[in-house]
Order: sequence, then C-alpha cells, then structure tokens
Amino acid sequence: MAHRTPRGLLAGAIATVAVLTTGASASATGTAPVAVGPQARVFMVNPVQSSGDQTLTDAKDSADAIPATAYATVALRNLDGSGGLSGRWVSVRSDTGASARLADATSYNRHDDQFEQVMAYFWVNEAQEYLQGLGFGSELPGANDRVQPVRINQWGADNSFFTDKKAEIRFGKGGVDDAEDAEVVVHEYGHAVHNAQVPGFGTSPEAGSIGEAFGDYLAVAVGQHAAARYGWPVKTDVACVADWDSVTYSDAPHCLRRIDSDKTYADRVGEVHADGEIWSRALFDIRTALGPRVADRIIVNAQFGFAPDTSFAAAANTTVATAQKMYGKSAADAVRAAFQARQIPGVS
Ligand SMILES: [Ca+2]
Ligand SMILES: [Ca+2]
Ligand SMILES: [Ca+2]
Ligand SMILES: [Zn+2]
Repeated sequence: MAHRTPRGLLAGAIATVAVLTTGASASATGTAPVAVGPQARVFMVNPVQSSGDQTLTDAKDSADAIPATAYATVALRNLDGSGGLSGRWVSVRSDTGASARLADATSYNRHDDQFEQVMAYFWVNEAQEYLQGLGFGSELPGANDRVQPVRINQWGADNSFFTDKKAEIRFGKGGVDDAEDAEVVVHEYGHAVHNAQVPGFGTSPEAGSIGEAFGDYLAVAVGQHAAARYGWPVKTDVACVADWDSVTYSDAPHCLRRIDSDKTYADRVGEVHADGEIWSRALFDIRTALGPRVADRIIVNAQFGFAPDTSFAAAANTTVATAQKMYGKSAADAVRAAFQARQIPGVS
C-alpha cells in the first residue's frame, strides 16, 4: 500500500496551485502557499542539558520549575493524518490523562500529561529519522522502520522499559516523568531497535549489557544530531545520559549513566546497566575516531549480526569485521582499538 506522506500531499498541493495559477491569471504574483504542519513544544533534549542549570528540580511536576526558555517549538513530522500522535514511525497511547490534541500541542507544558505524549512522539520519530538518514531502510536494511507503539502510564517506579512481547515501549512517571527527558525516550527506543534487528536480543548478561550501552549511546547520538539540526544549546557533558531524569537520584552534575567511563572488562559487576558502561565507552571512542556518521553506520549495521546471547568478544569482532567490510582497514583498526582499550579478551 502506498504511503501518502505529508510531503507527498504537500508536493501535490503545490503542483495543483501552480497549474491553477498559470491557467487562472497572468497577474498572479507567484506567492507560494506557506504550509505549516502540526507543531509542538518539546524540551531541547532535556532542560538540564540545554540550560546547564544543575539546580533544576522536579518540584512535583510543576510547570514553574522549568523556564519557558527550556522549550522549543518544532514540527511534528510523519503524522498519519488521524488527528492524534500516530504516524509512520510511532504511535502514542496514554493511560494517564486525555490524549494530546495536535491543535493544542504548542501550548502544553511539563505539568500537562499531554506534554509527555508529544515528547514521546517527537523523539521516537526523530530517532528513526536519524537512522533513516544513516541509510537504514534504504541503502542498508531497516532498523525498526515500522510504527513503534509507545504507552505512557502511571508507574510508581522510576522505570521505563521496552516490553519484548508486545514490542511496546512504556514510559513511567517516577521522579521526573520519564518522557520529559529525550535521552530516556531514545534509550528505550534503542532497545526496540535492537529487538527489531535481532528478535529476542539480550538473553545473556553481556548481550543485556550491550543493549543498555547501545540505548545510552543512541540517546546521546540522536540528541547531538537534533541539537545541531535545530541549533539548540548543549551545556552539559556530551557523555552524560539523562541529565534531567536523573536530578532526583544523582548528585550534580546529574547523569543517569555516562558513555565515557574508564571501566574495563575486569570491572564487570554482573548488572547490565553498570556493565553497559564498558561497552558504551567503546562505542563513544569509535565515534570520536571515525566521526558520528561513519561510526553509527558501522555500529548499527554490525548489530544485525549479533547473536541474541552474544558475548562482548563476539560482538566486538563482528563490529570490527563490519567496519572492515564497509570502510576498510583503517576503520577496522580504529574499531578494534576501541574494544581492546576496554580490555575485552578475544578481540582480534
Ligand atoms: Ca510532566
Ligand atoms: Ca523518571
Ligand atoms: Ca545528555
Ligand atoms: Zn534500558
């Protein structure tokens, strides 16, 4: 079935106008119709990252806790025209409060339940657009290039998660509402990407750690890309994940985790989030060595070849081989060096 994308409809509309103008009047001024699609207010990744203000607090979800300058108005792309937050790459449902109305989306603030719905839509779409921009879904195989179901619900625990069974992402409301931080949104989307690439991925402790690491890495990558794309400030360390969600459970400077830790393989503690910091540091080093675009094309493409219960060594060697195949020896050497610096045994 053909997709009738907003872009396609717009192109059609412009063409129609052009024909009518030409035929209708020689005195037409040629003023093009200005098409403004649905827009919404979102956080520029998160309010701590964009402001650098480490003293911001949740204040029980108060609107006043965050200045208006932390918000940006953005276009909501790839909507399906249903009138809700549903589109080509994401469909948002909420169990808390009424569904967001597109007509009101530029006026929601963080106290409104609808704000998190809008954040979830915008940031999942942004993440898939980023992957599309890397070539996944065209030159390279698609990486979760389908409608991602997202649910916002009232979880007491501060814990968002990706449910394997329904392939649904859920965002909770513990502490800072989870979907108020784009890095939490994209982290969870990272799990969905992994699971789409390799169904059931993450059944061994090391595979689980790789899953957490990739979520953190993708969160940083997509946030950096968006900040550059829209001209948003970045006033915290690039390597800090979830600067805003973590204000309720970390010391300043607030980070849920970092992707530039000095952990090596010997520092494993058997907990996937903690051990993920070993892997994410390697990914961060690959990014530094090869640049974001080349690094991310290699990293995501390699993941198609990971076993669901992969070890660090096997996944590292697959990533080296992918770099070799896509970009040749010098790229492969850089990738190998990044994993060897983490002292992962068996990287060849
Ligand atoms: Ca909120
Ligand atoms: Ca939270
Ligand atoms: Ca951050
Ligand atoms: Zn996770």
